[in-house]
Amino acid sequence: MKSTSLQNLAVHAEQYQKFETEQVMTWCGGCGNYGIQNALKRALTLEGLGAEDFIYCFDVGCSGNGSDKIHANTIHGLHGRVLPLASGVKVANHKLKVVAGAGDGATFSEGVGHLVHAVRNDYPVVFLHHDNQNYALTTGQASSLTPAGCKRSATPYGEAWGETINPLQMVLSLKPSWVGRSLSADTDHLTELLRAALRHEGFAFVEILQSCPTYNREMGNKWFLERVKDVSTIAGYDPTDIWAARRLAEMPYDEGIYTGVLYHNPQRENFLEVVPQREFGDSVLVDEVRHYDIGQEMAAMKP
Ligand SMILES: Cc1ncc(C[n+]2csc(CCOP(=O)(O)OP(=O)(O)O)c2C)c(N)n1
Ligand code: SF4
Ligand SMILES: [Mg+2]
Repeated sequence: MKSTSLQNLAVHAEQYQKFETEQVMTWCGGCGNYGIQNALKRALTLEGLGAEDFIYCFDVGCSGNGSDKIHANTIHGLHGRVLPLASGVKVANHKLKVVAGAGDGATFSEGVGHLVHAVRNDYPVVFLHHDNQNYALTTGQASSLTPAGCKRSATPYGEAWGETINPLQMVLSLKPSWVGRSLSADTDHLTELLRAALRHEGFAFVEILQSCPTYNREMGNKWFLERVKDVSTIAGYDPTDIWAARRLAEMPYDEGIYTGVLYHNPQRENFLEVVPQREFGDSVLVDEVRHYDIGQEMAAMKP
């Protein structure tokens, strides 16, 4: 993928600055969440999207602690439940771009059923999967994405015996409309990938290999950077060929981690196209929300 032109960002510096907040950062030093949040702000800026153009839904976890680190409309939901939340937001107001973020614990354990249905229904949501291979917020337990044998806080000898889930292979098996992969350590690459995801009209699954220097010491920035190669380096790679993407997904990390847009089905119709919404006018569901003052009723209920 082409690197982001920092010059372009400089032109839009004022727009970028609007996303900044005064909140104190609570992530550990070197945490990949900084790079992810930064890349998203850059991507939104470069795509001309301001705070009024999108809603950002957060799951619970270290990734979720980014919810007040961006000046935008954000919702911080329940653990593992961000995808139904984000899909509901999109159906209620399909004029907005909807972005959602969640960790590997939330996505492939707690909320794995929600992931399955978000992919198969192709809800138009840009989904940032913060894959740090552990339950970081709750002090680093093994997740279903922790590679076999890797040590985590509650399995200090690497004794989490269950088969490790391959996240891309699982998503690709559900016939998604768009799948990309990048890493938190390469903000320029991730920015470009997120720009492409923001332009996609269906469910965009963005696998982000996120460093967690506190609990995942085996796979840090250096480890990932030594292995990644952009998919554009494969001559003739066809991102519409799902089996080509599945072959890359199956490749062990030690043989190379291909990044970029791995799969795209331009024919796929998204949920809103298949199930037409609001055929009778230009309004969206959220336009019908009315505000009522229930002060009197509440006062009457007081003993
Ligand atoms: C329903 C529910 N189950 C469990 C928890 C406890 N909990 C909070 S964060 C977390 C782990 C988060 O791991 P992950 O989703 O990978 O995010 P990370 O912290 O790694 O970014 C757990 C188990 C919770 N808050 N709610
Ligand atoms: S525990 Fe890991 S994921 Fe959480 S803030 Fe620290 S480095 Fe980041
Ligand atoms: Mg995690």
